[in-house]
Amino acid sequence: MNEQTHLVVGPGALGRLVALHLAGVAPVTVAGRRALPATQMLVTPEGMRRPVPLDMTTLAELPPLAPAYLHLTTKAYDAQAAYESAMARLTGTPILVLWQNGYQVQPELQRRHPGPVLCASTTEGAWLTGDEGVTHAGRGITYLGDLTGRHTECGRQLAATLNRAGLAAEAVTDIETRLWHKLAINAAINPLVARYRVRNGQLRDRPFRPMVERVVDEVAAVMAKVGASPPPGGWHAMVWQVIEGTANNRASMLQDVLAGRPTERDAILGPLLAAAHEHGLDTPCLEDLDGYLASVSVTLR
Ligand code: KPL
Repeated sequence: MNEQTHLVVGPGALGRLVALHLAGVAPVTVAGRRALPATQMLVTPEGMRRPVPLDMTTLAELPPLAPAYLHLTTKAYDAQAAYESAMARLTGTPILVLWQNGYQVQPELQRRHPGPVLCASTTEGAWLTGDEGVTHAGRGITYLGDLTGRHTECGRQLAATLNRAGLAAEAVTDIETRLWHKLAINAAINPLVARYRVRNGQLRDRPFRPMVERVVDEVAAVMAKVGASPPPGGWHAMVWQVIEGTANNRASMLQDVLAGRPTERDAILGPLLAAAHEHGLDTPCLEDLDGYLASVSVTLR
């Protein structure tokens, strides 16, 4: 196994952002469902355009590689299938890195993968400029950690590599809490903006503001039951801070609904509703939003 090689499966905005940065410091192969141009344009947050050659392939044509890292950067609903396709072709057992939103894929693949599993929670902002490249819209930070607490060194090494590659990263020992925090943010913002087709910042106004407050109350009650410790300023403050900071964004779930793509409903609302049922909690707003997303969900490929 080459200690330095990375296979990135899922060349969406985040996958390409990660791959184009890693390519500056290590050999990288990118695999997706369909072939993409071998030179990708990275537009930096400062507006610089940087063409980067990448080893682009498809999952069907993936050669028998033995990468040190397998980064799964697909949407949550595609992660299991992408994992199976990639692992069927690899010859070794890589360190699996899960970049998905929510908290559904992570525990499942943690149980399944025979090697170390790292979870990544990122605030990097990126969007695709078509098949040819990606725009790095805003710099963020990526937290890396493993759910078992056994692979802290793997997290530290990958964080060091990402920092060298130009993406700020930090190895942490509380990744589960951080994944729950991100899930709380996504649960409070994404279904509402998708349903009412508004930008994140519009949630500050009537009639949406009280809706956000009620959703966060329900999310906070579930979080207390699953033992996820609240962020320093509390759940409400954390959500309003992200709404403020991303006011102009069209959230990913709104983009998915507008494009007729599947949403991350199962990964984001699924774990909350499952925990609410398990603990006998009443969560009418979350149920209602889940019902809406079920009604617009399209059949998975
Ligand atoms: O993560 C996001 C998303 O769009 O999925 C937020 C934080 C809501 C920013 O838009």
